[in-house]
Amino acid sequence: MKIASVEIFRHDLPVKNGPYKMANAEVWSLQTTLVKLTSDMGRTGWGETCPVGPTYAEAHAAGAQAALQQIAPALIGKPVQPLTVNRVMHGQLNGHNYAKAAVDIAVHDLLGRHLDVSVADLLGGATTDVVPSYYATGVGAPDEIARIASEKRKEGYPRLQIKVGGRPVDIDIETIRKVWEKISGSGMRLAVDGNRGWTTRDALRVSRECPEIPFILEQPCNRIEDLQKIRPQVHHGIYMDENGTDLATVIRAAGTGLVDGFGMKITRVGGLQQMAAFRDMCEAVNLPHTCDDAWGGDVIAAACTHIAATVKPALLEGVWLAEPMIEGSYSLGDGVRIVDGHIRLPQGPGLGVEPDETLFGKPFAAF
Ligand code: 0XW
Ligand code: MG
Repeated sequence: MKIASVEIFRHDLPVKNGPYKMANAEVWSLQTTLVKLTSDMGRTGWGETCPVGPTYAEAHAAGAQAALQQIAPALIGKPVQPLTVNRVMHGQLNGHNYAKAAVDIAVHDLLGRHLDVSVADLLGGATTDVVPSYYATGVGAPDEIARIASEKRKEGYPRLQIKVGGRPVDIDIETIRKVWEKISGSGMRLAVDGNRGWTTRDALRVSRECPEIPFILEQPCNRIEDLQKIRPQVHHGIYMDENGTDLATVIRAAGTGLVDGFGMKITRVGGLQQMAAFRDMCEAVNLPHTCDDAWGGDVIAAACTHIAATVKPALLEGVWLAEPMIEGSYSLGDGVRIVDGHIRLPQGPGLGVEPDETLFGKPFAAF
């Protein structure tokens, strides 16, 4: 079975009750990019990539679209095999993982549909059909974030991520304390995500002043060198998120003991093929991690849930979906939903979701 055509679509995903605010980004609406592959046997597969604005990571919607147009012509006639297709893409363009990921996801979906197996099965096999989610607040006033924390604990989320940074660190410390008052003793785990926004001075102060609160510090500062600097001085575990830009980087971070876990985005690392290797590397060194993406609709949500279902449960920190922050859904059928803080694995072959193509209009590029 070979790839016969590649179509690329754009679709807007407005933020519900926007904006969504992080240390280095404030977003009202995101443009997602969807890739539809059709095989010479008439089967289709969908992939997606949706950077959360242009300042969160070294990624933006127009960049994904340009990169995909660079890559797409070389895909025609290639076998529907994830590893082969990844190598073809690397031969066309250096880097740009977040764009290549959309094709990688579509190839997995297409192959799964052809073989009549789920993407989780292609990735090694699901250990569960329900995965834990986690809720991520935006940067907000301490009392408001504490109120959300208690609400999400009651809804059944096993983990909470609060956003900090981009303001005086005293307010971040007050927020952490007020949140902990609400969730302490409940079993809900806490991540404090600086999204690169703190100086090393800020990160050291937060850790020093909150030694009794068992949160993990997620991507507190901007650079790997910053993490190296604070590592020997903090009382808290450190997870890498934005700095984990490819497999080589995360292997080094894990191998040198720089971090205690990862917030991992499928598109940042280059797709499901790379994500499966990342999962196996983490299992080999016993490091927990999330399986999420920066943003995206049901295709991304399904991809995150399928890979998460294959992770050793003790190492799965959770799956974040943009779903609660997106108005409506582009899928036919139910799509992928968070219920009581957990996500049911979509059923059926491939990703188990069916985008309603009529909502996307004409593809902006077709090969
Ligand atoms: C909470 N997220 C998964 C969603 C936003 O894209 C940011 C991200 C993170 O952990 O940094
Ligand atoms: Mg993060």
